[in-house]
Amino acid sequence: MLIREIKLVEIKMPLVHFFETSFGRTYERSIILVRVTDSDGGTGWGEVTCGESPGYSEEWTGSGWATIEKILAPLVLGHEVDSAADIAGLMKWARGNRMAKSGIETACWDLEAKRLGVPLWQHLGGVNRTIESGVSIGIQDTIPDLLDLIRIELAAGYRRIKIKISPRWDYDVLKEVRREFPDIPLMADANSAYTLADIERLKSFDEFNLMMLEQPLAHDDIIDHAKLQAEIKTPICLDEPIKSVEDARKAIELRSGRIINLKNGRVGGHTESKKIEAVCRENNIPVWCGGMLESGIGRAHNIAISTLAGYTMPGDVSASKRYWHEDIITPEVEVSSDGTITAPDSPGIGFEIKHDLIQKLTTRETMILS
Ligand code: OSB
Ligand code: MG
Repeated sequence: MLIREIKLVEIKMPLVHFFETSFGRTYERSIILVRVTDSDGGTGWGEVTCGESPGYSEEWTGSGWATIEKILAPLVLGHEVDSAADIAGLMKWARGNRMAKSGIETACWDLEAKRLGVPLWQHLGGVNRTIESGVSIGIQDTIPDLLDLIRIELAAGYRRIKIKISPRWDYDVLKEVRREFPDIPLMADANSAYTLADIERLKSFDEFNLMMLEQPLAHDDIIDHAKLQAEIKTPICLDEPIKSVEDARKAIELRSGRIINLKNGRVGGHTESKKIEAVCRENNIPVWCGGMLESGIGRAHNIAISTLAGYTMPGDVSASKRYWHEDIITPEVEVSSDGTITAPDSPGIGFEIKHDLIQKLTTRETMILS
């Protein structure tokens, strides 16, 4: 594989419904799309999954754009490798910036699968063409608003409900949700809003029989999480601090949590996701695919990687229409009434790109050549 050209496109799309986490509220997304072209003119598409500001991780739209343009593209362009699995190696010299790397890396996987004429999910080694879908519901203005949203998602068939929590939106909210829906598969994600000083409060969530408590403590911590896990019954799911297979290995060894939310962007792409999936499978740690409010392109990559054997719990990959008035792929991502998504059977990501729509939404673009 020899990449000759990398095109970056930034698009702006309003969310159907605002999304609020413990670190802030988003109404509109700015998304960097990556198109790679090889020496024979084959193309592949990826998405940089960073947010508009460095609230979830250090990366954000401005850093992603600059890092690809100035640092990562020159490391990849014109450098021949055997396969897409080796693209991450070309960028290894640059530290961090994994979401930016993942934009390029996943695009190369799409390109390679298209070249081979196989669906990306198969090319990645997927085994379950149909995956289980859950939803992530942000912090709302009122508890009745949240209960209404949960009712809608359950009626749509989703297999589990995740709600975002923060110290101002936690115990009483969970209590009301459990009163209304005593038996649903329910979990909570704190996005690092607590410290060990809050241990009594975190312990009190045990009464809600949550499937898991996602990332209660610091975004870069796996030590305090191990202390917390020893004190609470609810399984801890790690998100933010797991950026590589080495991080996963250490967290498993320390017993920092019992489940991992695996995100392509956070770990640098499909190749690292595959490594983490394998280590987790060997150690009986379930993984599930997280989301970053992706457009259809990132969503398609999430569906493909979710078909690997270790992805044994419903993920945050849900229907396009929950996020977008019109998605940039066709068909849009749809979830069946039994709460599943079936990976497409056509080559690569398996969805068509709506080029005209992307053009209308574009706020800047650039072409980087070798
Ligand atoms: O912590 O999983 C998270 C969205 C943005 C940043 C972080 C997270 C999330 C989500 C949304 O939970 C998942 C989705 O629906 O895409
Ligand atoms: Mg999370």
